[in-house]
Amino acid sequence: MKSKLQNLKDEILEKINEIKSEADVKEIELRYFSRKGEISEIMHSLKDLSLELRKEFGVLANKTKKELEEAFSKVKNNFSNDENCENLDITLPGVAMKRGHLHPITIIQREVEDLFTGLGFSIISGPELESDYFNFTALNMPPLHPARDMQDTFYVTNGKDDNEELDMVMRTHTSPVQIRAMQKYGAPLKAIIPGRCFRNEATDARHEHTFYQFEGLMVGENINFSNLKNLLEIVGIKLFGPETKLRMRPKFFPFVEPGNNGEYTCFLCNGKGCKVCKQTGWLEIVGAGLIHPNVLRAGGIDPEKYSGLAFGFGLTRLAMLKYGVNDTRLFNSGDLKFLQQF
Ligand code: FA5
Repeated sequence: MKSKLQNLKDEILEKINEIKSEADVKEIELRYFSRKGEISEIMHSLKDLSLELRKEFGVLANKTKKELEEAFSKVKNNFSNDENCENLDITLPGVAMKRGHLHPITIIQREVEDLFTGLGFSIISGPELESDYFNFTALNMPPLHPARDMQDTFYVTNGKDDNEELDMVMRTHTSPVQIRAMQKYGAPLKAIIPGRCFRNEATDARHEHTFYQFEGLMVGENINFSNLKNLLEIVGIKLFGPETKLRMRPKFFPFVEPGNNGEYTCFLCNGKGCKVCKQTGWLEIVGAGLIHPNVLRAGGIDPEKYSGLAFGFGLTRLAMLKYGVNDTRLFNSGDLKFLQQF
């Protein structure tokens, strides 16, 4: 009995050492470790021994069985960790894939684009690194014009040691694309230009160095101030609801004449006065006016024949108002706690 047990032990250990695949594991399990396997057979045969022998061999048989099971399970586990092994529990709960979503600025930009394409406007774009000429000069702000000071500008150097300035700037507004669009498409023209702008701001809750605007322009025969007012009224109603009213107050922009600031009744308090509108009931949201004849000329359009209107919304500010965001810097922060709310 003792030698039978030892022979079986040697045989099984040898087989365990030779295991190379999951199929080998299964074969050994069936032949030696299953209910009708050779180990069980030996254990059963103990009952045929005398009481004394049973005591002696029983202990030895149990010890051998335990050692063999441990040796086998070690190797078996190695095989179940193998990535080729199909040891897959399909009843475990899955890991849900998180879906991304649009940035709030993109959401509002698309809303605005839908609105204006519905009114027959095209959507165009222009470069973010812009020439000084398009950003300022062509917009009736020649070099040294004091109105340039209204927009703190990132001028771009040529990157060499002499630090000589190229005549390039990170565009401070989307208005330079007015000129590019007029030069490219001529009149009549109806377009909006959403895009990113840059100013050398001391940033605060309402000012960022990088923000979004959208420009609108309409050039044709007999375009007048009523067209501008009507268009801005429609935009206000669409963006802030049917009760929204518009008021226009004079403001100087060198590229429009007359120029004005468009203000809407505060959609939070319906014009009664609240924290957001600083108790005035009005929100200043858009710069606008009739395109200055010099600007039409720079765009290659005859101001004797055509006139035009233009307006510029702060898209980032629109998003702030629409979603009740109290700090504009959150939009560029990449903070998921903020972004996941939209
Ligand atoms: C302009 O940029 C003019 N180009 C707008 C214009 C277009 C007027 C066509 C007339 C005709 P202004 O500097 O006011 O104007 O900027 C327009 C809007 O951009 C502001 O009302 C504000 O909403 C937004 N804006 C300006 N600077 C910042 C900034 N640093 N951070 C966030 N938003 C800003």
